[in-house]
Amino acid sequence: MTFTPGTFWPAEQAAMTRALELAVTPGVPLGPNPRVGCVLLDDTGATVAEGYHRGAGTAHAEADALAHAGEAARGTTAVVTLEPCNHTGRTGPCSQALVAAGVRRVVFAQEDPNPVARGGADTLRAAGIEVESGLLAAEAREVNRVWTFATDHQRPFVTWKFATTLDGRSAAADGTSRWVSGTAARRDTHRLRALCDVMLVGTNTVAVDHPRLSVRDDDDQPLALQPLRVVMGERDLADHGLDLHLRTRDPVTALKELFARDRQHVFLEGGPTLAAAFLRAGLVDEIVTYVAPMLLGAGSAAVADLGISTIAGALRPTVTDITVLPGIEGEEPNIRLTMT
Ligand code: AOF
Ligand code: ZN
Repeated sequence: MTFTPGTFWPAEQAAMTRALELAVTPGVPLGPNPRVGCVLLDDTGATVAEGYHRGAGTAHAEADALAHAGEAARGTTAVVTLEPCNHTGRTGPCSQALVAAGVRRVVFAQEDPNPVARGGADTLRAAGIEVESGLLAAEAREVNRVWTFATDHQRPFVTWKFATTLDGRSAAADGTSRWVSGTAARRDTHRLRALCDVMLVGTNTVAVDHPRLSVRDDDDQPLALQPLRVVMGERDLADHGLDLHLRTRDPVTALKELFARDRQHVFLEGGPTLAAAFLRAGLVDEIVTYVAPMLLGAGSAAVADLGISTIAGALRPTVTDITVLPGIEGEEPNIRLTMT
């Protein structure tokens, strides 16, 4: 049978769906590397071997599948969720491993945005291997949404989270801000924090609230793998109790420093000054807001002056989700708005 370039066999489409499932196998630790799956098919479309990546420093998905297949890899089609890498990093280049194993054809979903690793498709083609790309590419990018963003932009993705009363206050006039949102919202926040690798606050928040920023599960137990707890700002802090103090007020500098430390997702929980600095710099990528049915009439807003004086100048994020969080133990419900 002759093959038309740019098209995919039905068995390859099914294998890519399976490879995406493999990519998100539970139990892989959160880390700097993308989640990747790979399926090797013989020329009847039957699966010869499967593989997936288990976190930074372990075999890439392609290498894992090749190891399972052994000699049977010869003549197969490798279906991979990400373009095979072309570099020697923590492990060797998958492009060359695929060539050495005698793979005949490679179908991948997402092109590798990583400037250090990309180029695998060219290496494979130069070795005479048939290469097709783009199959379920949007789905593959979604699996590694944050990694793709951070790699494309060479900086971490920023989620800004705040709680607010009906009248837009995040703290009362005396500065108290605990329990604006209810138990359900606080639990939800811990779940979201656990998906990030940095929690970031400003020096003001540390001086006033002394937050622990520990991430707890639904039973109020601390998680084994905690995000890096970071405070930023030029003010000196004795004994802040967090993991890192970035001595800068500039969001660009802070994000650069965090990216250099292999961090990809910042959960911004700072006060109004820090939030305003990130918004002014255009460095908020996602907003999560909990609205509580409460009125204060005084107190500080979630964000400081943005330099906007007329309604036409308002920032208008796009709402991607609205969820009602039912009240727990007699509390009133809260609303969670997610925006980009
Ligand atoms: C993975 N797993 O299955 C594939 C990856 O940290 P390194 O040196 O192992 O290389 C990571 C880069 O390799 C990653 O950013 C991506 O560009 C490429 N492909 N990475 O962790 C995999 N296929
Ligand atoms: Zn690789």
